[in-house]
Amino acid sequence: MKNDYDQNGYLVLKNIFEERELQALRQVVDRFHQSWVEENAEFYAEKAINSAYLTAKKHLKGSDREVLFKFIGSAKLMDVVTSIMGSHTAFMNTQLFFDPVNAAQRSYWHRDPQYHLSVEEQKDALAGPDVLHFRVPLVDEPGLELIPGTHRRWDSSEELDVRLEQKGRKNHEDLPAGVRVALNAGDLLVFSANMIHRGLYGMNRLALDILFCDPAPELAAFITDNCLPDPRTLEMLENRTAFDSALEIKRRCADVEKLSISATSSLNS
Ligand SMILES: O=C(O)CCC(=O)C(=O)O
Repeated sequence: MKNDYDQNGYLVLKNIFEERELQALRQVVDRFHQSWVEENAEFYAEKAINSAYLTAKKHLKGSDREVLFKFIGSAKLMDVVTSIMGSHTAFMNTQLFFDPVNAAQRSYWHRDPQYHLSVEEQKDALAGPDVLHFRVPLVDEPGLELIPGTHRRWDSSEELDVRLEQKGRKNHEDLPAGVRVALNAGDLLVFSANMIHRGLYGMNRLALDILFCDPAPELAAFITDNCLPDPRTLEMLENRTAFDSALEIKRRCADVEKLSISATSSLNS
């Protein structure tokens, strides 16, 4: 598994989840989605293709959040996570991907960090800490189109022009190295957030993406406290290590912040 991921930046495990496991997940995700759509009706109708923070308290009650935490902290999922990313991997967050209301909306090539990093920083990020999506399609879906190897290599000039819409190119244009990966309910797609990719819309898709990251302090801002389980829930999990790592990163960052605040106030006094 790890070799496949290292080489291509993605891998697919076919049919690893049973219908029984998916059914429980689907019920909870449907409840989240309904509530999220109600609250974000305008954004949903205009252009949304995903929501996030499913494990927060905002849209789900405690027992539903527990279902999500148990799935994320299941031995089955965590065995895959640790065999690819190592045992110190941290849970980062969750996202839910669905079809745009406007069927003519085109999907777009991107690297996830391009929305908060400069082009030079995006280059550096190829050698930096990893963030991986673990996509759990809840129904069969067209899947994703990915450019193998771009989790480690920079864009060709055509890829860069298309992805960043330079020189008259558009980010929905086809790219020659794209590989389409169709997914069925029960499959697991693992891919690097850093690689060049785009979603493929259609089939009334509904996919839960669980994001895991290397335990690096610079990623702490993407881990939200209210999306983490409480101590009682942690005790129920088959494998809690990704949540423990996330809590540890947040704790370390809070300590550093406290230290710098007290250093600043003693300098000012
Ligand atoms: O499925 C999609 O629409 C896009 C997926 C994606 O870009 C992502 O998960 O970062």
